[in-house]
Amino acid sequence: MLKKELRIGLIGCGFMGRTHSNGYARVPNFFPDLEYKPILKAVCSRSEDKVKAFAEQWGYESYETDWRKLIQRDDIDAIDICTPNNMHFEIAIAAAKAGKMILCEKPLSRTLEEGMQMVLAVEENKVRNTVWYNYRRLPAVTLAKQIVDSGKLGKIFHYRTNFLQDWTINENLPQGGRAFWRMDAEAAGSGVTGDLLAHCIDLAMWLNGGIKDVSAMTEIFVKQRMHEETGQLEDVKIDDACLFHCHFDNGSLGLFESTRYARGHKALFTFEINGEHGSLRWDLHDLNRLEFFDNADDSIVKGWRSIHVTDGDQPYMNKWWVPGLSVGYEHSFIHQVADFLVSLEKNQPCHPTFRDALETQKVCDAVISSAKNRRWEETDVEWIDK
Ligand code: SOE
Repeated sequence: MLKKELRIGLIGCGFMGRTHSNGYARVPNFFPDLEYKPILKAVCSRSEDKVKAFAEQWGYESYETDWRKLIQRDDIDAIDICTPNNMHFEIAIAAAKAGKMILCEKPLSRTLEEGMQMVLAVEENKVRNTVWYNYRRLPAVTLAKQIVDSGKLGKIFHYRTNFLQDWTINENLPQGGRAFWRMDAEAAGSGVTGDLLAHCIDLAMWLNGGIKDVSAMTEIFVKQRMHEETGQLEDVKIDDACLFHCHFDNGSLGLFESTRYARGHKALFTFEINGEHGSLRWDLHDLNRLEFFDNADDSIVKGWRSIHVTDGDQPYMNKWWVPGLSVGYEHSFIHQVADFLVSLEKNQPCHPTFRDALETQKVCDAVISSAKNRRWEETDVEWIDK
């Protein structure tokens, strides 16, 4: 079948640049029936040496060192934003004005205000858009969504989730610069709230509906760090840890925890949902498994079952190997590319869209402000993402 082309212009060649590039490259092999095929047209980064090497390694046809030039090119259909968060806004606004589709790395923006303008820009210019909240596309997580939507859990009472890391405990780490921009408030917007809790919030609302209000606390454990760009010891302004609890629109209660100071945890991302008839839990460290407790089981076999989500009947798995053989972290990105291409074919939105991701941004904003003001905050979330 002669494929239609989706010509990608990717900006930023760090960790996320690699995950997305791998996604585009693998889709034609494993999703051969799609009408569209991604073409790695151009990659862009300020350092010529770096971007040239990246283009060669990942098979991009060309490269640019100025993102504005990339956006103006006629041979690019979609701009993929993999830069630090402080560049999302400017690039997305320019790309939308140039009529390009946009795939933006999470979080959508540094602030709610930036996010709102980005949503207006893509909607006014009618450009297709999506945000890479990739964990939705892990088969076990997608299966959790199917089970919740089937009503098997009944009325939901509790949702608890955490995302724990330990890479910033060393007080001699700098803030800012290429490697440590996530620790610089100017570049990142916030600390663990936008970087880690945003994933938890996106999944929580996708699985369990809108979050109504929040009560949060944040902490900065190392108060000053050397800034990579100024060479000065500067106050740390990002949140090193953030905990919050909340009410969901469906009446259930939520508990969220995130930190980069949990010694021993590299990327412990978990969620658990407790409903009237059953419960579900999942853990990124064992990402092919979904645990399910079904209260309708016969009492003599009743207990938590551990579902190894690798069967062809289960989400995405008919595209991969044979039952029993697992997939990994990178597959979440491959699946997101495939779903984006399906959305083109069907002329439907690819969730989470910018507008959906703005709802996550509203919760992040309310969390930061609740911690600062030491009070409950309404989120004003209007959750509709399917
Ligand atoms: C931070 O260490 C990080 O890389 C996040 O930025 C990603 O979004 C998360 O998926 C893994 O951890």
